[in-house]
Amino acid sequence: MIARDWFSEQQQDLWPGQAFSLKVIKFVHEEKSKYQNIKILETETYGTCLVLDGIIQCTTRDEFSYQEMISFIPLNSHPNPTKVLIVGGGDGGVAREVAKHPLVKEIHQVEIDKRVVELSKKYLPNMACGFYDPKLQLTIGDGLDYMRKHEKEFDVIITDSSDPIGPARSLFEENYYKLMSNALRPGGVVCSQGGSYWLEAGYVKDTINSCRKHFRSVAYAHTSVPSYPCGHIGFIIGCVDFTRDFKSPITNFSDKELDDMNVKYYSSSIHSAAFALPRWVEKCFK
Ligand code: SPM
Repeated sequence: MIARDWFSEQQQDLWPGQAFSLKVIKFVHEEKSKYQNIKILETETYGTCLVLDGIIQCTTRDEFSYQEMISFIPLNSHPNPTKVLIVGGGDGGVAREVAKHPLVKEIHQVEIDKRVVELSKKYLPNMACGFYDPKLQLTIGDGLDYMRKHEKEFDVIITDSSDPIGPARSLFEENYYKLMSNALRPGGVVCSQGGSYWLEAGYVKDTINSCRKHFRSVAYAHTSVPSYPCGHIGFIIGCVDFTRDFKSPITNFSDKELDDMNVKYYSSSIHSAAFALPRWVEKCFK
């Protein structure tokens, strides 16, 4: 039984038989936007927490692990990632990380729910600072519609979505990978929130297979995020038309460069390590 000052994730279909919980100091805000239920919680040990439709999206304690990895793995897997598209990412944390990369000149972001952006600006300023970067142009709208109108434009597309229920479901389907392949310039790279093999190995494999239908090189990388179920989440990364060994970053930052960019989790060695998979997962994803 969960006491009233604890928040507990509820989605039984995605992680049956388990529910991650955080002790709450203050229920800061709750509303129903056009797309989803949005909660902001102040927690005892994970800082401020954004919850969409009952699922934790980020906490100020551990968000950098996710935001840095989903950004720097694809950016450093492309020789010259000048023009980047972010789909989703309404808290601004991915924009914050992408803006740090010295080769990135233009960032376009499309997020469906303007209330997530507005509330993040108010309650999650250390992530939402990404929205104020001069390289960024934000569009409030549907990622698939946006992609249909932008062919052969981007070097890197990052999809920072919630889970495949509610407004993000279509971002895990084959048609979305097809649209992304059309929106990329030659040599373009995608990286999408891909779920955890601990929770949903079969679903992850289906998404990898959808990516394989439209991309020449495909791989799965993973990171640890304590506030996500099983403390684990992965990314599906693909290069549209070249064979690419994603394990070896093309751009390698020195420790000084990483410190200067305030990068806390990502490094060249953790980039390579993120692609090492347990034997049972290697077999499952083949
Ligand atoms: N910018 C941070 C947004 C986070 N987007 C991903 C959230 C996923 C939450 N659920 C994880 C469960 C694993 N399938």
